Amino acid sequence: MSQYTSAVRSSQLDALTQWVDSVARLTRPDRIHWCDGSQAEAAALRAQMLADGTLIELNQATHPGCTLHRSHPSDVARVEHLTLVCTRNRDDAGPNNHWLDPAEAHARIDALFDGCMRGRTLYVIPYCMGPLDSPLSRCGVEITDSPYVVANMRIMTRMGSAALARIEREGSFVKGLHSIGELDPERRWIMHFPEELTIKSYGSGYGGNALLGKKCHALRIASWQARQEGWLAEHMLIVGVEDPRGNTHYIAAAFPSACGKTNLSMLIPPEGYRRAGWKVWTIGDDICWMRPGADGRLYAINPEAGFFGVAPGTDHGTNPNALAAIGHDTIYTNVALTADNQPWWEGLHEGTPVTDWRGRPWDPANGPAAHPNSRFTVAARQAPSWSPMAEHPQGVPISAIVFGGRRPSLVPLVFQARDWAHGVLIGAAMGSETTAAATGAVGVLRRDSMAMKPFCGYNYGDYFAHWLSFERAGLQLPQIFHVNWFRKGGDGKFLWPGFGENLRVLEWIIERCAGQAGAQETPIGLLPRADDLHLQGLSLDNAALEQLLAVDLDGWAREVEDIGQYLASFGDRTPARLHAERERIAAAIARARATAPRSAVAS
Ligand code: GTP
Ligand code: SPV
Ligand code: MN
Repeated sequence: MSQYTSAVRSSQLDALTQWVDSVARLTRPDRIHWCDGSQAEAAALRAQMLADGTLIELNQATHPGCTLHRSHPSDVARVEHLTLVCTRNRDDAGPNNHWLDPAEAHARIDALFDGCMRGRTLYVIPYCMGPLDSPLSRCGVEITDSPYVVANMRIMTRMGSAALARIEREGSFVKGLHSIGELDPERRWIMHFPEELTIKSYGSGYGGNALLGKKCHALRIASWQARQEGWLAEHMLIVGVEDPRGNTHYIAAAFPSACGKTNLSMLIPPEGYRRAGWKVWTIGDDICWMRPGADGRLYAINPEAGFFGVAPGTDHGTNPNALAAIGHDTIYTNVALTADNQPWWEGLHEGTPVTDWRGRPWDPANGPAAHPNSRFTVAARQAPSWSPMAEHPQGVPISAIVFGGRRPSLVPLVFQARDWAHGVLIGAAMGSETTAAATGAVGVLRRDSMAMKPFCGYNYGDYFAHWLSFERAGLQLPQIFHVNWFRKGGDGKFLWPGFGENLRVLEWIIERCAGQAGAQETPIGLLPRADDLHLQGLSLDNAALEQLLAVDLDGWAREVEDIGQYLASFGDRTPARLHAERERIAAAIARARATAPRSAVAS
């Protein structure tokens, strides 16, 4: 090794050591532990957490290596109102983010960090987001006083000595400082300083608030870096669909929190498809980093190494791959327990809960037995569908980008954008009902552009412009689609069976990318007619299918009006191109309404 390299190395480690020292001076821990990511370290932490009650051992005969953690009851989801993006210029954070001036923000949160680790251990977690040898990966270091966070980060990221070695080599890393504080919602902030590549999180031990590699780094900070460097950091699953000829097509899909990413990323093909030879490979279930490759296609990696998945609704019928993965060596958070200490949640069609997520005797009067946002943390490689390509340093080429949300009415099962700019409008205009993944009301329809409303680290207007900037010579961009698995009928039930049957829609998408399947032009985009989809073996009545594939022009006229107001809310940061695209759709709808015999284009 040359002297120059070793000088760089030690100065880089100096920067890290100095930061750790300065944090220790502020937070006053009793001990400092540098995590190496080893088995022995994990075992020791686990023993310590079992002893102090942070973790509860589950039935080791049925669930070897599995434990349960119960959060503080006021700390069970992301807190969007306490999540800030602190840029020098307020407009750079945009109206899509809560904002504070960086100096003021540091002062407020440092006052909370002052002395907060007395009596505790400060853990230093070097981690790598993405395969250790991938040029698309990025590193960070999280400092935390929560051993539960260490255990989760060990599953969710490549954590320990190998990551530290990459940090030494590379120079830069994202700094994340976390303390559970007093777990007091009145003393809780999740702050981002993208200009300083810094995160400070205080007062929560839960998921995206505390595992700083995930939403804080891999989306809010990374989206900021991606814009500067010409790539995309997105709230998307990545799935490989292998057709009977053995060709695998990679699809990236952005659905808001608790809207079906994990499920789609590991779906099991319907019986007929399985027999014909279709296979589904999981690359990622939550986050996707994409950049143009030498051939002009977009290549994607999953920066994570595990799944932090929603438990309720996970079952043999809906997601057998997830259920197989979480049978061993899994940390469960806020699920219920059966009499013999097996994990239980609503939608798991076996066992009976006796203890609820708070540890109380199960009483239906107290609401669901498992918290609606209860989760499992599991290594991705434990999923039977885990793709060997997930470790590939160059990533996988993306054929299609899919947007989707929970839309009980109006939005059809699937439609395709005419071109990239139209696709960007479709993504920007996305709406979805809120879910239990964040605190606040559930089931409220809101705009959630590209499923990034809680995660875009800068002004949405600039973000839309960044997306549009990919439309340029030399790039072979994916086709863009929109799906809606959550359309409801008059009886309030879902019209589409969803889950494994979603492969029928993915098949149409793949065929469209190859220029094969048919479609009809409508003012909102290209829709399949009923016979463009393969529906053999599916019991779906014609009336439901007709609703799923219809375009309600009156409803869309109102929707497009509302989208116009939404785009205008980002002021002059919204690209003119996006307004023009919306006006084109509005005009097409108006023309169709003027000529249509009824106000609907049915299939
Ligand atoms: P985050 O981890 O919060 O980002 O969520 P996610 O997008 O990965 O959602 P996930 O796949 O965990 O699904 C959330 C909930 O939606 C679960 O209760 C699923 O059972 C349910 N769900 C997923 N896919 C479908 C579907 O195709 N149809 C219906 N009706 N429900 C679905
Ligand atoms: C989400 O809310 O989108 C999640 C869970 O994936 S969390 O890690 O809490 O963000
Ligand atoms: Mn998510």
